Amino acid sequence: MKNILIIGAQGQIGSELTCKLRKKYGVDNVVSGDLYPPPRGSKLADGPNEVLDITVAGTIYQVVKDHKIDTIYNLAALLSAVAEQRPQDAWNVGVNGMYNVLEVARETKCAVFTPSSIGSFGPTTPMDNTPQDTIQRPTTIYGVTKVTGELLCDYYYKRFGVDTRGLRYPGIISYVTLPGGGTTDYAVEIFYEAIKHRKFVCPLPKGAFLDMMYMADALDAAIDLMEADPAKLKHRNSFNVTAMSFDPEILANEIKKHMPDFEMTYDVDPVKEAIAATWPNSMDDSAAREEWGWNPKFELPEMTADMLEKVSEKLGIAYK
Ligand code: NAD
Ligand code: AKB
Repeated sequence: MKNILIIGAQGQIGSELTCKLRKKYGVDNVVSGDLYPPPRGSKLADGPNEVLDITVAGTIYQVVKDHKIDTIYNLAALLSAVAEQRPQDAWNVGVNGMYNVLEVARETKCAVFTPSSIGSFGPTTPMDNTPQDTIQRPTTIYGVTKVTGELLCDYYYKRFGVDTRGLRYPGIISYVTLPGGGTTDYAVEIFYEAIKHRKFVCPLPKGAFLDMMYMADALDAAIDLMEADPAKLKHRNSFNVTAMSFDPEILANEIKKHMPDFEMTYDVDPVKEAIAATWPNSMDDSAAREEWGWNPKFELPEMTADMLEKVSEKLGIAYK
């Protein structure tokens, strides 16, 4: 039986991963942890939860001991755009927090899942079909924390035998919790604006191709990797995973298939534009497919149809 702690459980991914893991392993076996208690009445409040700060090692250790935790999902981070505004905090959470989790895992023999990102690549990385093993010289603080995290996790596996695993997620698209300040957030915001106002002002320029993935696939990827046969994993902490690649124009045209009067204009945010320009257009995820059977279910048409339906239901606004 697994006893799981999710750090950063109230975020875009954590809020859904916690519920999925509770369904799989039992509500009492999955503890949600974040800086604040979950809002009363929220799904996260239905199970065990702890207020904890990843930058304070002692609090993680205490929660792990109290709940006999054997697996930690470390989702705490400042996403790329926010991290550029608060680089010191981004380092503290992303790197010092990661180090704290690994030290606690070493002492208590926990397994650790940590997402890396397309943000771990940089302007000198090959942009198309970005290889699994390639140049990683990111120019954002977010990317610097992600590469450092990948390396630290590799080190703790090799040096201390900690069962560390991780994925390089692309932009994640979902309808439950809004994204927390990244460069790919536009691919979520566009659905809310389309349904509320039938138009969207896009902060990324035409031609800004980025990898993306629907939340259902992102959750499966994390769980499948953590359940994979360790003997088959050659790239433990840094699997490229992707499900689709598009630029804003392609996404807008897909939405127009369901909502012909939808209109998109551009007001480009120079910070996000500069970040996106250094990230891959599309990644090669063949290592994940070969080593643990990665196989996403949602491509652009399925994701778009489902997002329109779910966001419209959530907002109580019909879109057809
Ligand atoms: P998010 O910003 O939505 O959530 C992060 C959570 O971490 C928040 O609930 C926040 O309160 C919590 N947190 C921040 N500082 C903390 C601290 N000191 N101690 C404890 N908790 C703290 O992020 P997300 O989108 O859910 O991303 C989760 C992970 O996946 C991150 O590592 C992120 O870099 C990675 N990732 C996300 C995406 C994406 O598109 N969402 C893509 C690639 C990688
Ligand atoms: C961001 O845009 O910062 C994240 C990511 C791709 O890591 N969504």
